[in-house]
Amino acid sequence: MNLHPKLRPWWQRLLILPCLTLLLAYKVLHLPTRILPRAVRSIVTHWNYAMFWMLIRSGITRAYIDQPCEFRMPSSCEPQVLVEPEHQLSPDQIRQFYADGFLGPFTAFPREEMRDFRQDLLAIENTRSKTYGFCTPRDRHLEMPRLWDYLQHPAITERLAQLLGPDLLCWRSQIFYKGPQAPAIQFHQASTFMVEDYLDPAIFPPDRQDIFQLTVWVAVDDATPANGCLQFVRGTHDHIRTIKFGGEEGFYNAQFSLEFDRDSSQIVTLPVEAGQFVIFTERCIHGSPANTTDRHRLAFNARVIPTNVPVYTNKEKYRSVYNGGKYELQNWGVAVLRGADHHGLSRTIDIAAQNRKTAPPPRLAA
Ligand SMILES: O=C(O)CCC(=O)C(=O)O
Repeated sequence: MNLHPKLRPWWQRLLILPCLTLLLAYKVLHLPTRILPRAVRSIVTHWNYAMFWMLIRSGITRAYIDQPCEFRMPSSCEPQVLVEPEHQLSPDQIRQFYADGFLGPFTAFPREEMRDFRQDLLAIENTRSKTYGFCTPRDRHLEMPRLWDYLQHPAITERLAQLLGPDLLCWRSQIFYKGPQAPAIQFHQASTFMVEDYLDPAIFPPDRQDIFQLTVWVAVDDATPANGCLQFVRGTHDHIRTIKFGGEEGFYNAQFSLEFDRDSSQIVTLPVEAGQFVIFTERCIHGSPANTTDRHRLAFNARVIPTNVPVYTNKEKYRSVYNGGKYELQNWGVAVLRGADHHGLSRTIDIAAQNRKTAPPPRLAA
């Protein structure tokens, strides 16, 4: 069963409606889920009442974009760890992050370094990922030591730690090859990444009201309004919005538009120079306009969580409707980005050890 948000013909919606009502009743009555087929079990387990109700009362034309949650403002704006002064966030910056949902840009790398790295990224754009066996910009940090080194830069990790705590994992990365004349990435938001197949979340935070994940987004090229820099809608991490199926807008393979107040005074267009980065919560509505230039706009990101957040939970495959299908997880793992993982809740990869194994043998001096 594929219930992923898309506008279906009326007769299909008419058929799905009683099924959904039945599943809702099943959930309300706490009937055993073990006997259900996998997809149905996922729905009964992971959708909350609000998700069911939104679909049912809209006649399957609207849904929450992800598992609903409301942001609870932390009681303190003090950093969660002490770091070297050069990477310190002031309480005002932390307060600003909690109010806006994003922070930056900050500088991590020299522009020349990024100009050189650009060549490496372009060289792998159309190559198969060693992790997944098909061409994808996702999780290349698991096979690209240079990318992993950049993500571990203290300018990044020390700032993330002040917002998330000392022990951090990277569970996903993505390279954004925004090609010449590439279309916009429409405004979107995510919470536990259930948005990807609408059956299973990717991450399982103990409390969805916390900031349980941050994205760090690093510009390899200058990102400008002309080539599609990031845009944020200030303060919209307060809650998860609904989407309307169908319509003109598209998000990778899906067609929907996010329902939010498009009050332009809250939309922040954020140019970022090559080598700079931005930190944001994926719950803050964000996107990027079209690239109107004839040159790629390259960037990479990482999704970072504290070690008490499990990822994928022993799954062998993970489905993402947007990015074209199934990701086999045998070669995937979370990687410790900072501190130590005392929880051990997810499959883990020691990237440094893996890179040592696959590095070419040192050349002997003649
Ligand atoms: O790079 C972009 O244009 C979009 C980035 C994005 O949506 C993300 O990092 O979550």
